[in-house]
Amino acid sequence: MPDETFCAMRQSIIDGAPDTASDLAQQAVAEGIEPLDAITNGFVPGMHAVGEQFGQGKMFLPDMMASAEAMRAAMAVLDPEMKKLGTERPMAGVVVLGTTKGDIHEIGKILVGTLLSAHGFRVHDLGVDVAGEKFAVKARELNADIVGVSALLTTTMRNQRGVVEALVKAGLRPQVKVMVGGAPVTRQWAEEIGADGYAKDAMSAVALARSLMEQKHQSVAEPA
Ligand code: B1M
Repeated sequence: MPDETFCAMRQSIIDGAPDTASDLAQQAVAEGIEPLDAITNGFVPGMHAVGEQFGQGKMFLPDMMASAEAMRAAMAVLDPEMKKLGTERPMAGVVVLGTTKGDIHEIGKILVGTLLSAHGFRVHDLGVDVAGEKFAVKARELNADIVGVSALLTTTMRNQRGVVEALVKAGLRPQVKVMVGGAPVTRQWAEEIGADGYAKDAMSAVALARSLMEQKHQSVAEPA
């Protein structure tokens, strides 16, 4: 894809222009561009630029909200294209996904869910601002293999620990793997809260989910 198109995608997010973002996404689909390529190299860099400008006080909350709207408009076109791939694959595992309590950031979590779906995982997305107990209830109901918890704020990442604790309390921890992610989250944090893994981006989340499924299958084949 030409660099100008990536630049235009990035700018549509910075401008908070949903119609332009949607048109560019449709253009990418029509031209046979990989949807993931358009997201990671076109639209997401726009979100990062917005985050930087907001952090420096050069952009304000309404601007950031408009940018998020534009990102959602692009994803509304590209998500179904990516998910189509998943229907052609064998079921890889059941994932319950959500953004942790107190946190309403959803774009990265949606991207993680889309890529997991595209790789054959059956994903149940609980949405945003989700309490630990809710993750546990849904994991039990769906007999989930993995619970995935996103957090974008340094103040809400501590609630990821609450999800691990809720699963322990529900007696589900032996059979449910926990993966965590989000901009402030690190591998060290994942270890500290007793999660099974951390992924820095959506593609790594797919690799991690696959490896957690392998661990699950091994522990069933070789009981301790
Ligand atoms: Co907010 N926000 N925001 N925001 N926002 C950040 C996170 C911030 C870094 C901006 C900044 O100051 N530079 C800052 C956090 C600072 C901190 O905690 N240290 C911040 C702040 C302060 C706030 C508010 C407090 C602002 C206010 O009200 N004064 C407020 C909080 C609201 C709340 O949650 N309670 C707020 C609100 C919002 C909006 C509603 C306006 C909007 C969200 C809209 C929405 O999601 N529907 C928003 C946005 C858009 C952002 C930034 C600009 C972009 C986030 C994003 O979508 N990135 C963000 C700045 C930034 O991150 N650079 C910022 C694109 C997305 C693809 O990346 O989400 O990182 P990301 O996801 C990646 C990886 O992290 C990873 O994979 C994804 C794909 O590669 N990943 C996982 C994510 N989850 C994963 C889960 C996994 C594995 C990997 O396993 C389960």
